[in-house]
Amino acid sequence: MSRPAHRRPEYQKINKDLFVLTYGALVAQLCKDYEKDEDVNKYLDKMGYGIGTRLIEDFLARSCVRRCHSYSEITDIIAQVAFKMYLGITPSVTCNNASRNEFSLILDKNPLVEFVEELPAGRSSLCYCNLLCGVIRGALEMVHLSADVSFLQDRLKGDKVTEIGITFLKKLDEKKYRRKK
Ligand code: MYR
Repeated sequence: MSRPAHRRPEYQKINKDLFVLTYGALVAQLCKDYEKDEDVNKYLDKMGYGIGTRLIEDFLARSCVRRCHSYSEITDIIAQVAFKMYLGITPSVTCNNASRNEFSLILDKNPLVEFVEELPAGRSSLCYCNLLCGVIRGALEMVHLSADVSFLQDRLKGDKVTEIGITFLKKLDEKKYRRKK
C-alpha cells in the first residue's frame, strides 16, 4: 500500500529527534568543558562554520538556486529554501537598515530546542543554537560573502521571538562570483 503523500516516513522523524538530542548532548558536554558561556558560543560558531563550508555544495546542488543580485534575495533564499530544506522551518525575514545589508531571520519555531525548556542554570549568556550562526557564516563565505551572524533575541532567554541577525560586510558588487549562473 502506498504511503499518503503528506506524511513523512517515520524514520525521518526519528533521525530528526536523534539529531536534536545529539545536538543537546554536544552543548551539554561543551558546558562541562568550558566554564565561560562565551567560549561555548565560540566553539559552536566555529563548528558550525566548518559545517557551513561543506554544506554549501550540497545546498547549491540540491536547491538549484540561481545567482542572487541583492542581499535581500540572498536572505530570502536562506530563509525560504535553506532553512526549509535542512530544518523544516521558514523564518520570516526583515530588513533592518536603509543600506539594505542588515537583515533578521525571525524563527517562530526552532526545532533545535524542541526538547529544551530553558538554558542550563548559571548559563544565561549561552547562545544555545550558535552553531546555526556559524553554518550560515561558513556557507556564505564559500560564495564569497562575508557576514556577521549572531543571535539578537532568543526565546530560551525569555525574549518573545528568536531572531538571528545577518549583516553583510562587503558591497555586493565586490562579490567575486565563482558561479556562472
Ligand atoms: C549566489 O551565489 O548568489 C547564491 C547564494 C546562496 C547562498 C545560500 C546560503 C545558504 C546558507 C545555508 C544555511 C543553512 C542553515 C540551516
